[in-house]
Formats: sequence, structure tokens, C-alpha cells
Amino acid sequence: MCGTCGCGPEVTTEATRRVALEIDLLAKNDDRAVANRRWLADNDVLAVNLMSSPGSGKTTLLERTIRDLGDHLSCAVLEGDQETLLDAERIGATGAPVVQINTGAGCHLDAEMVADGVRRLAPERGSVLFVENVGNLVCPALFDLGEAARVVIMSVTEGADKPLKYPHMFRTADLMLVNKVDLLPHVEFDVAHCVAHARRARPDVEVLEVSATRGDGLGAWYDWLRHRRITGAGRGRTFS
Ligand SMILES: Nc1nc2c(ncn2[C@@H]2O[C@H](COP(=O)(O)OP(=O)(O)OP(=O)(O)O)[C@@H](O)[C@H]2O)c(=O)[nH]1
Ligand SMILES: [Mg+2]
Repeated sequence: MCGTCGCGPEVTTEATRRVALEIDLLAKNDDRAVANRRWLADNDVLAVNLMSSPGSGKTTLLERTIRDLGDHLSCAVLEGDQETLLDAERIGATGAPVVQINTGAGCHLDAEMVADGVRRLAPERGSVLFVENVGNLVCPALFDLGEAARVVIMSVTEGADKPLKYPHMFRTADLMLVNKVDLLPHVEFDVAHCVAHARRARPDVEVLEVSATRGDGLGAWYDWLRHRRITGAGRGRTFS
């Protein structure tokens, strides 16, 4: 159970005090996110928050994206995991600048962690900063990091009902990537149902079907990224 983002059951008389504390914590996070968003816009860095369940393919997609676009698009990565440097090592092997953030018992990145990571990473003007959030379909959705866009990855091995069960994650997503479509012949997964469920949470969410390993749909993903990069780092939208 997460002790900081309000996902635990509240059954005691302590509930009111806990809720007040959590609202306070989220308000503090929102202030930091505003500062992050201003810094990113002023420095023309497009920050994209990548979120999904553990193992949906966030790091695989980033490795492939950086290798395919790296000559034309400057990319940097903040890697969020509870423990290990494994994902940072994978990204580091592509040559992109990367900073690993280990959250310990924490189940999400927050705006302060991202501020600290950005200071260490110093992404260059005109770049894309990918933030790979901790693998978790619940808590990361609650924390605005100051990003310009949110991408949620669903893989076809997870079951098409996930957007119904975890609607908050899909409510604020700009784009849903349905990953591992190379496995569709081997699993029971109805893409149309999954998309319909996601659009109950967010009617205008964009959707792309991809395989980060086989390469399906990646051209459309790269177009989406380039379009976002051209339309700017963005100041306006918040995710709270
Ligand atoms: N078949 C198939 N496997 C994939 C695809 N994308 C990723 N994988 C595999 O899925 C597993 C998990 O991929 P990762 O990229 O580590 O997933 P992640 O979302 O970064 O995981 P965490 O950081 O632990 O949350 C690896 O074995 C990948 O090779 C895909 O498109 N097709
Ligand atoms: Mg990863």
C-alpha cells in the first residue's frame, strides 16, 4: 500500500486527517509541477510522461525510439523505478543522456523528483525529455510532473478491460499506445473493446497500435512525437 498518494483504504477515525495531509501533499506537488512546466517551456524542452503497468514495454519503446530518431531529435530520459539502475543502463547503451530515479518504497514519480532529475540531466534546448514513470497503472496518474503530454502504454497481454478498472490513468492520457500487437495472434485481446473502454475515460484520447520489438506502427508514433515537438513544449495544460 502506498503511504503518500492516497491509494490505501481509509476506515479509521484518522481518515479525515490523512485526507487533509494528502490534499496538502498534492497541492505542494502541483506548485512544483507549475515551476517545472515553466522551466521546460522556457528552455524549449518537450517533456513526455510515459506510464503503464510494469513490463508493458516503456523502456523497449524508448530504446527503439532513441535508436531510430536519435540522429534527428535530441532525446534525454528520466528513468523511474523503485530499485536498480537496469533501465538507465539500457537507455545509456543507446547513447542518450539518462538519470535513474529510485523511489524505494514509493510507487510513482512526483514533481520534486523530476525537478531534481532535470537539474542533473540538463536536457538541451529543442530536445524531448522522456519520463519513464514507475510501472504502475494507479498512483502515477495522480501526480502532475510538469510534463507537456502523457502517454499510457497498454500491452495486449494485460487484458482489454484495464481502462475500465483503472480509469484515472486513462482520463488524463493524450495518447494510448497499444503495444505488443505482434502477440495478438496468441492472446485474447480485443483492440476495439480496449479503445472503447479508454474512450469512456477520455473520449478524445488518441490511439496507436504498435510493436516496440517488431516495429509495427512506430512511424505513426514518431510522427506524433515530431508533431508534439513542433507544436512546442506547452505551458497551458495541467494534469491535476
Ligand atoms: N512481443 C513483444 N514483447 C515486447 C514488446 N515490447 C516490449 N516487450 C517485452 O516486454 C518485456 C518488458 O519490457 P520493458 O520494456 O522492460 O517494460 P517496461 O514497461 O519498461 O517495464 P518496467 O520498467 O519494469 O515497468 C521485455 O521482455 C520486452 O522485450 C513488443 O512490442 N512485443
Ligand atoms: Mg522500464
